[in-house]
Amino acid sequence: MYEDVFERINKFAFKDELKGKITAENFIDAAEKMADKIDNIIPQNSLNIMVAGKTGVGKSTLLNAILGDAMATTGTGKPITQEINCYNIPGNPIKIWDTKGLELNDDSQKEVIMSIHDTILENRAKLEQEPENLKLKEDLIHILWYCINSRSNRIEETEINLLKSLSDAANSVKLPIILILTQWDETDQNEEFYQQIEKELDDAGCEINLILPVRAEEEVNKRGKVIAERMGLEELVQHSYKLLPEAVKDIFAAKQVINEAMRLEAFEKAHESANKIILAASAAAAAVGATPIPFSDAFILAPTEIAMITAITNAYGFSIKKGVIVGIVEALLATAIGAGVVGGLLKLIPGVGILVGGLISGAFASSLTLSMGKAYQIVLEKIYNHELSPEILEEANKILPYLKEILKTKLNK
Ligand SMILES: Nc1nc2c(ncn2[C@@H]2O[C@H](COP(=O)(O)OP(=O)(O)O)[C@@H](O)[C@H]2O)c(=O)[nH]1
Ligand SMILES: [Mg+2]
Repeated sequence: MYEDVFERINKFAFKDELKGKITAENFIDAAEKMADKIDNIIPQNSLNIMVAGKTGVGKSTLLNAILGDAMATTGTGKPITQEINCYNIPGNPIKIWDTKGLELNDDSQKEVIMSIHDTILENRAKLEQEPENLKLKEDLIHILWYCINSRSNRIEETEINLLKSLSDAANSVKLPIILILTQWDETDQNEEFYQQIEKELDDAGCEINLILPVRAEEEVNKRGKVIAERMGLEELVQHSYKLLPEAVKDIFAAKQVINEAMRLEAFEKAHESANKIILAASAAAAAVGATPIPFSDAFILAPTEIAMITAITNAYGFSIKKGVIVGIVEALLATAIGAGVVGGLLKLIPGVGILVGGLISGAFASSLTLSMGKAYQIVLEKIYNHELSPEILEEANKILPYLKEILKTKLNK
């Protein structure tokens, strides 16, 4: 599968067109254009979770509990409409769509509902007409968590109506919807509450995938003693994982902080995929260099490198801006072309092609790509396992020192 991808990239980047035309000077421009095309071949996936419910029910607390503290507290918000805020943190492909104002009077509530409907339905409708439009895909809601505070102890008719209209919309596009009863206590009163909701939703013909009691924060008594542990989070993670579309399941598995086994399984899969990507890229690079290319033209390896970096990033469930990828590739190729690494690489890797009259061989192109891919993979795995901060994915200058360090040790081995 990755072989196809790189073959396509090799085709569009076609050597003869690029040879002699990409230089260090016009590299950024050319590479941005390539990256655009690569985006169409290797789209960056994002996972969109919509969280709805009245203010104070515990939405932020729940998000923190499931996705780690950074998610709800440091996420930067961008108002989509007056009623919906979308936020994410750099390097994290999960976007949270937070609705507000559900507690307001009837009129404002209608606005919120309209907004949610538009967000859920409009993008999908548009996407059906333009299936290739990646921007639309990026904003496709994948799951809806609707939160009701179980301590409110009664559900108003307006909220049932609201849920009915939401679930109708969700069902029409097969969007999974989980009703979460937050701040749950094991009391008879809550049991009754649960049953009341179940019955009323049923009476209203409201189809919800699941109703789940959750306590996202442990219960502490006045003396600071824990009297009830957190609960329901594991179930929420398991069910959400099951209900999410295949393409974004692994992002969720990688980013949730509740089920470590699930996270590690996602890691293993990502590692395997990255290995395959690196091998395919390296083979593609060998093909690029099959006819030895002049040294100064090493930049024609850029499409392959950009695609490789993009694909590896996706595999681990991170997101990275195009500009950062271009910056990384530019710097690494420039370093490689600069005497140091190239000379070193050729000397140090036995059997790797000979540099005749400043030409780069396929073997060199391939081994350079392999080293770059491996170095990037190592850095990403450190981020994945919390040894490095995901912040270094925000700027090429932040990640480059790590990459260069690893490349140096790899090449000096
Ligand atoms: N005891 C308890 N308090 C909770 C729980 N979840 C949230 N809270 C509290 O409820 C308040 C509102 O929570 P928040 O997450 O900000 O609600 P949001 O407005 O829906 O985002 C905060 O003071 C939380 O500490 C829970 O499971 N148990
Ligand atoms: Mg909140």
